Amino acid sequence: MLPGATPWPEEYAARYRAAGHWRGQTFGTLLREAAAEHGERVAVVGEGAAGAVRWTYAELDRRADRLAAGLRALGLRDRDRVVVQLPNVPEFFEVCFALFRIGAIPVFALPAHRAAEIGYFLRHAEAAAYVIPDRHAGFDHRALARELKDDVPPERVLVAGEAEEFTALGGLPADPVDLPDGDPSDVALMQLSGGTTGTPKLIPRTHDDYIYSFRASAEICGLRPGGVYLCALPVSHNFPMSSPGVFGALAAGATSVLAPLPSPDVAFPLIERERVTITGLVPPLALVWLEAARTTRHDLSSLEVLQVGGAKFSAEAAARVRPVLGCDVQQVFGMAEGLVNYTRLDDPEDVRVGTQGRPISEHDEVRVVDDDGRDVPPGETGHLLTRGPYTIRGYYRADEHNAAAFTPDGFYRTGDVVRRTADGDLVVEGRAKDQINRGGEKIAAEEVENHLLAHPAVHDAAVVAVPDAMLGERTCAVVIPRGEPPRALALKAFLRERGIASYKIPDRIVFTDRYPHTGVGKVSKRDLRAALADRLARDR
Ligand code: J2J
Repeated sequence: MLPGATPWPEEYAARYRAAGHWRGQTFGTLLREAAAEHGERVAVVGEGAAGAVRWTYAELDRRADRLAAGLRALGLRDRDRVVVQLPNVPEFFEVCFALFRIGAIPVFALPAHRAAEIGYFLRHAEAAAYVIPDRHAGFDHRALARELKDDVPPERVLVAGEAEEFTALGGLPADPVDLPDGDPSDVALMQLSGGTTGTPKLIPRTHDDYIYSFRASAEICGLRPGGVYLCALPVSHNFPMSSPGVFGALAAGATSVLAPLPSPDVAFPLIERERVTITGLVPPLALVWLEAARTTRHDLSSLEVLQVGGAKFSAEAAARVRPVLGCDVQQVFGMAEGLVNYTRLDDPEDVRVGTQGRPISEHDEVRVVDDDGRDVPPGETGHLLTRGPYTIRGYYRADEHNAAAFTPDGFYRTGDVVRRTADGDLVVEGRAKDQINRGGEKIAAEEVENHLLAHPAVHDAAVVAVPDAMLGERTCAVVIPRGEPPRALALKAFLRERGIASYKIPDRIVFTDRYPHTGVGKVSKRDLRAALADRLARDR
């Protein structure tokens, strides 16, 4: 196992292998076998740096081999970490599988991340390279790479598109080389944690565990050859990547269609043109789609399943999916650390609409416990703990944090507050972690607070969620100024200059002279949220 990652204890690994969940297959082999079986089927549809792309499985397999040779020639090796920050472009697949083939480990950043986050990933993972688009959504990623030149040299910045002084993905030597297959029980990739602390955590996922999670997900979702998955969310999120997502589609011999944007004006024409059968959205987008579908002139009749997850989808909205879109709704309650719950397509209506489903695997162990760690009976609310064949046993290089985030016997403390029904379905009731879920984007309060504290006019800062009709939650920073309060706009500009993703910039900043405290002298975020709700209601 890669140093810094935590293996499963051998007895569990043996159990998952015996059950046939861990198949001893690497990503490299997965694509090879898919190409052998589905060679002429279309694997990927999207807009690449050089125009529209429709790659068959055989073509993707060949491209991965060529790029793998190029990456080797550049000096990349087995177990090198590589920060991959690509939007929904076909090159994403080429890059991932080329890295898998040489045994290098992609660390998936979001297109929205900026210098503070990317710099941290590059340093924490001691990355050997950084992969970017030239421009995306009006932003020049090469300028960002230039800012990070102390963390990654220009020749190790790989660009999909116009490379300028960096290395063009398309310009690497392409004579295929013989590459040994890697170890399926080792780390294949790293996902990002939504996080609750000052620094984001990296989630090492192995070939065995990740492949199991998306194969089993594809089965649960009825994805098969001929099926078409629309990747509307940013592909590097765990949900569209693996639940079942683009990797699940690949394992099933289906087609992945990459939407550059998730809005109906972009996604609906793609659904019509490509006869999309399944897609996954976060709740705010699902609401926008439901609205737009009422008046659209596009034919959405190919859609069989609309998955909604990442944040709680209300029962009322879920009940509108079939009448409006004419397809099944599937709720997905997952996490990049592992555990994914789905409502099943043949569940009764009240389960599909009113719960967040149940785990993928009979080997997923789920506990719902009270504040003292004692199991509570079905129907009662408690903290969700989980352990299983695709839930990590530790974050990457984070011993201290791991001691708190996992129980001594290896259960991951999800920070979610749930209730389990008598039938074993989970209902998400809330959250005990210090995180804001802004329409599916997770924001660690402490991370934003630390950035605010760096401002000379900020004495103290507390970031909390405030309810929002559209996004579910928005962020509000409550700041105790040092002296004259700075302008909220100036503080936002300050955060932007520090290089954090714009979704983390507080939607509101308000000032106060003190915080409510808990009995033990910590800031009581619960009281703060309540006080804010009153204050914001009065402001209206
Ligand atoms: C309420 N809260 C939810 C839901 C996630 C599939 C789907 C989602 C994610 C994801 C994922 C929720 N209702 N339906 O990785 O593979 C909140 C919980 C959870 C956290 C994880 C996947 N679905 N959540 O959202 O790592 O608080 O993964 O612990 O981004 O999102 O966030 P993330």
